[in-house]
Amino acid sequence: MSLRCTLITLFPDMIRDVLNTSMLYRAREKGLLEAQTVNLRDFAEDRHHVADDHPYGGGAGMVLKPEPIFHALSRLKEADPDLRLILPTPQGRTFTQHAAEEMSRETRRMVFLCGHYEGVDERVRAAFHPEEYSIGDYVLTGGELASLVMIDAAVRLIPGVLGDPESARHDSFSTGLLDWPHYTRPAEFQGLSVPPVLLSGNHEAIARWRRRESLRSTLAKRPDLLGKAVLSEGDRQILEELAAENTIRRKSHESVESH
Ligand code: 6GU
Repeated sequence: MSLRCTLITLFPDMIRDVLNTSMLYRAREKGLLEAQTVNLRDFAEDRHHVADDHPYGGGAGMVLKPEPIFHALSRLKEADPDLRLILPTPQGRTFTQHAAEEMSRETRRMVFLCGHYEGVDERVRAAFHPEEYSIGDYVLTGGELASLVMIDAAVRLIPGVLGDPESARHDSFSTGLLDWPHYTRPAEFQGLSVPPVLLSGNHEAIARWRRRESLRSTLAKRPDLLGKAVLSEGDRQILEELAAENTIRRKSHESVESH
C-alpha cells in the first residue's frame, strides 16, 4: 500500500527538490509514496496565467484566485471522486504525531492545496470544505513547506520506509516521552566518553538506562508531556528520584552563590 499525494502549488520546483531527496525519494523508489505536483498557473484562464490577485477591501498581500483552484480541483475530483482535500493554513487544527499516524494509514488520494501570500479566496472553503491543518503557531510564506512536513511525518510511519521498524515505535511523540541520548564511535572523543553501560552488552541495563534518560530529558525540557505519557510505577519512582536530585543540586548551587 502506498501513500498517494497531489500538491497543488504555484512553486512545483520547491516541492520536487524535497521529494527527490533522502527518505522521501527512497519511499517513492520503493513504491511506498506516490507524489505529484499540479501547477496552479496551468489552470489560470488569462493569457499571462495569473493565479493571484489583490484582496477586495484593500490591504497588503495577494490572495489566490478562486477560478484556477476550482478548475484544478474539479479536474482532480473527476479523476478521483473519493479524494481527501487538505488545506495547510495557520488557522487549521494543529498537526500532531497522532494526525501523522492517521495520515500514514490513509488509503484515499490526499490533495494538499498550497495557499500562498495572504491565503486562498474564502469561496474555496465554502465549495470544497477542505480539512485545515496548521503545523504550529507561526506564519509561513505558503503551504508548500507545511504540506511537505505533514507528508514527511506520515511517510516515515509507513512500514518499509525506515530501515528498522523499531525506530518509529520509540519516537518521542509515540511513547509520550522525549528520546534518550545517542552515541556512536569513537568511545572517547576530546576527553568526552560514552556512558559505560552502553558498552556493557547488558541489554536489560541499557534499556533501564535509556528509560531513565528519557524521563530525565522529558522532565528537564518538556515537563508538560509527562501529564499525558503512559508511565509505570517504576517510572514514577525514577521521576521522584530525578526531581529530588534537582532539588539537591539547586540547594547546593544556592548555597555556593550565597558564599
Ligand atoms: Cl499549514 N501554512 C502557513 N502558510 N503557515 C503556517 C502553517 C501552514 N502552519 C503554521 N504556519
